[in-house]
Amino acid sequence: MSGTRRRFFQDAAVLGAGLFSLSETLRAAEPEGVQANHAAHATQAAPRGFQPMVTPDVSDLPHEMDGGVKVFKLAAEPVKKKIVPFKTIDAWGYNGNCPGPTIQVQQGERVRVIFENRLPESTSMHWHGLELPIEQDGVPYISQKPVAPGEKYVYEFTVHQEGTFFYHAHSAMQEMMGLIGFFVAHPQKDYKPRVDHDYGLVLQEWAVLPSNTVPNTAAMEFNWLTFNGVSAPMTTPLLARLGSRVRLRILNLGMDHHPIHLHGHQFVMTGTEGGRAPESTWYPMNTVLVGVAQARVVEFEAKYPGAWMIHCHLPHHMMNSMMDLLSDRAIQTADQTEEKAVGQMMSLAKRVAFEHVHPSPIAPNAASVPGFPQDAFMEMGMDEVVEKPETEGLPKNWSAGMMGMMTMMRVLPVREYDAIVMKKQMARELAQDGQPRKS
Ligand SMILES: [Cu+2]
Repeated sequence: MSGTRRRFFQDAAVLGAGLFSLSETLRAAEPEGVQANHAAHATQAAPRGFQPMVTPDVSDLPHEMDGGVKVFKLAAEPVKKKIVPFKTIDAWGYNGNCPGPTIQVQQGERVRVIFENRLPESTSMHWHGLELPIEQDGVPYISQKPVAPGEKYVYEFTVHQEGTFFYHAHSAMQEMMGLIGFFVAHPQKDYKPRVDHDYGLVLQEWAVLPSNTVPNTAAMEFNWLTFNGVSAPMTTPLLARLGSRVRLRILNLGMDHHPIHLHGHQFVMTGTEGGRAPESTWYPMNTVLVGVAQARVVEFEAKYPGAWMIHCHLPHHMMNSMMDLLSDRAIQTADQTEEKAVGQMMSLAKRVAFEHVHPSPIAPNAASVPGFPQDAFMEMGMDEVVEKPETEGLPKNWSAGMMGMMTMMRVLPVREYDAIVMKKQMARELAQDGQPRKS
């Protein structure tokens, strides 16, 4: 972050309390999801009739109206994707990002997607879970001719369902290159009970061999795990006002099932990739298994203030790969002395240009204990590199324990919540006009 931007945020922090009434005004003027959302929503009025889902780190796909038809433009293309500050991969995605932008419609709407193939090979668009005419199903040779490189193809259908769906290429390797995105159909009548926050997470896994940037789509084991295209600590924390009700929609299109766990709160599963589930089926849980090609929707009351982890509980999905940072050197897990192991980490830290956080303490006799080290020496805090309004006020070195398929739900008292929302708003305006607007 530049000095100017840093000063801006510092000033904003001082002003935060005084501008409380401004944020109240903002909240009154916009539906909840919009004010908590990213730049895409600032340039486009919220669609009438529903409260949009927020996909952290992923923008919404804008649309135009053609009569009664909601028209979207979507292009499949190669994407350079930074998944953590020290790792950029060559994925494939849509409209410059991976996963692709979130499409949001309302049950009953007529939708047209003008699709363009900017990939070097043929592809097609499948609308996963939607009940539509066979010629819209996007399966090469069965329901349509493959869309050749450089060609366009127009899909058009009416969405009569409600629920959490997704779009993806209907080719196995292309799916594993990242060609996926949310397609959310909001109900005509609000779900009950109403939620204050609605968030979406796309789960993806990548096999990127050392010194490579292109995912190995033939691999059966994965070393990078992402929420919405980024690994922790680059995942943007989800914000919830203390006492609010939160919906979390999670979808998975990889090779593994992911048990997604929320700390400190119980939730109920209110829906699947097939739509809303009847309330009689809800029961308390805090870990939901999101199988391949499934969506799981959970809801909970954000009762307890704090920064609560949301993460896949598979142990190997709770860490980032450092293999490629080691380049041609083997990982030396047998390094048992702090001097040696830290020395290796320091050399990594220099390569990736951020301040290394010294690891947690170890026992004086650690090296004599069978099995040591396990998690010792693995921490790589990088608070400053991943700093954004949503990380404001987190404890120092918070990022050291954040790895892999992991993010957090920050349940904040109203004043802190509003101060961060206002900073996000100002950051958006700064990005758009170069200066925050005066109210
Ligand atoms: Cu997992």
